[in-house]
Amino acid sequence: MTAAGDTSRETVNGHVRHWWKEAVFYQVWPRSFQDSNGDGIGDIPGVIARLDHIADLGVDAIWLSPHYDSPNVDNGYDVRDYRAVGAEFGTMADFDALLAAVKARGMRLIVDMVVNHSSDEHAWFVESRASKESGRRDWYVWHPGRDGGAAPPNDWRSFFGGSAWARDDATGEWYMHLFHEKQPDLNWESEPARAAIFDAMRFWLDKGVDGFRLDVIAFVSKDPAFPDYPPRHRDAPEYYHADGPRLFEHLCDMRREVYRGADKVALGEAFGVPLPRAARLVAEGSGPLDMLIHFDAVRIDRAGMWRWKPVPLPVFKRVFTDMERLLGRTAWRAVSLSNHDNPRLVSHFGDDGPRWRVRSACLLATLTLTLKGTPIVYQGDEIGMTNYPFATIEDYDDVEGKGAWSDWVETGKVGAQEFLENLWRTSRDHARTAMQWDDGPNAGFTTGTPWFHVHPDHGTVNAAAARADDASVYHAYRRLIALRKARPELVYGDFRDHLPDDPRLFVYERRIGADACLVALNMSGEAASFATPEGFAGAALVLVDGVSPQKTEPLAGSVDLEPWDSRIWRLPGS
Ligand code: TEU
Ligand code: CA
Repeated sequence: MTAAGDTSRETVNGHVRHWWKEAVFYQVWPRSFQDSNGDGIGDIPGVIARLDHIADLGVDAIWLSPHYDSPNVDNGYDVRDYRAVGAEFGTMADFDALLAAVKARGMRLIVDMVVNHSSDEHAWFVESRASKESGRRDWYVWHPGRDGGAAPPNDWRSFFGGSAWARDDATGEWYMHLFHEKQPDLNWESEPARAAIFDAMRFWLDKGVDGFRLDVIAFVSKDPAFPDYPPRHRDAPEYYHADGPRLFEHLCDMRREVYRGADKVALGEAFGVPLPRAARLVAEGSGPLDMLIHFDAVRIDRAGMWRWKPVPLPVFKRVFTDMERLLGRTAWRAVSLSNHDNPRLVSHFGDDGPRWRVRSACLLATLTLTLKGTPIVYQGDEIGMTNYPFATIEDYDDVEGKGAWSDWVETGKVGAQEFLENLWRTSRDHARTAMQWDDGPNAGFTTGTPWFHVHPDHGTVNAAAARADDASVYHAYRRLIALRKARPELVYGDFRDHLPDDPRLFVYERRIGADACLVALNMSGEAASFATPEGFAGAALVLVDGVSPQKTEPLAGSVDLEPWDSRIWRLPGS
């Protein structure tokens, strides 16, 4: 527990100050960021070569998605060796050089820890599956089957399709895998297994990384009775799996054993943790984690894993009011509206057509950087990259989409057309196309054959063009990050929604006492207006669509916003 026992820390607006609360994070998904050796796969030297693109935005920390040795059934989230760099990404010397280069630019680096499960090719699992007598048998979750061993032990389902259990021929027992069958779940009930996991984590902290993003960390505690799903969880099993009996205890163990009091960050991925349950996990001073990546907003338009549903704006906005109410000043949160598991930010919450792409991406930059919580910017969103025009199931790569295809289409539960229309809106693959650096071949990502698609729009949507254009999405991010650093209320200030029921506008304030910013976003393709909220008359306009305004008349009367317009005003304060 980071701040436990440390009463010397300064507070701002009731929040204990920490570097990770004030930081802006940038997520690198290395496979698609930059290839350096022409094999078509992004790698660590490629990340090093592009660090200035990240540093120039003004971000403080990088979250690097898995860079470990892996057979890559889930693009690195199936780790074969926690202490080795994947050969396609480079060497340990490359990693050390990356860490040094990040620090040399005054930034920090956190790595992704995938310790709910490993790869089935991890030496621990190879040993575990060898026989029932193996010394590491109980490092994974083994169970005899039902019906004389022929059927899985219970009805748990894999998020990647089918049962969460696979029968192993060597012993006839079943092992559990909440994700792919090549991703067996580690058994956190085994103390030696936990110790080995903690040891692997310490290896990276000892190298000098500044913390971890903890993959599906809420799933690590399993009910030892292995019951079938309670009926209320059958349609959303993530809420069941994230509610294990020893979750809090295991995470406190991890915090103590791995972090040993260092102010390094524990950013937990909280798939399946509803907001009311999140507070305890991240409570200041007593929670084992520092902040969570919440799914409430980013998955709000899902009806199940792959099905999309439209959501009215007031429902989306309510998430942030709920966060303020439930997490308040005694806990912290991350702002995560896009990552490698979700559609592109501008395609998801904005309008990625030619008319409004730039403006709505600037609005989403404004939202990301002015909501309460630590913002995480996903690679490519800072230049307004868009969803890829996938057409057939073969165009996709992701195990999740393919698993859903076999569960739903191949069984005849849903037609291919209906499935594909929904998958296009929800697929994780949109975020995994190559980063678009320039308008040249393969968008400057590789000189070889890229492992995955390069978006055809890279002639206009690319980093070189964005950096050269002062009105681009990239420069909006840069100015918003600078504004956030200059205004403590944008970090620690209370959040209050002024128009919770408005179907088009999101108008909120961030406030510490008399210091306040008012943010107004028109999240629609139609003009809209609102009346100056009480107390904000005379506030000064600081940014319009991420650009410093030409004229700065004080705020008064009725305010008209064009489609996808975003504005920030500031009260001078006391
Ligand atoms: O994802 C967690 C997760 O459960 C979802 O984001 C994921 O898309 C899921 O299948 C529900 O739709 C993390 C990683 O971010 C993701 O890339 C991995 O595939 C997954 O864990 C397993 O490690
Ligand atoms: Ca490469």
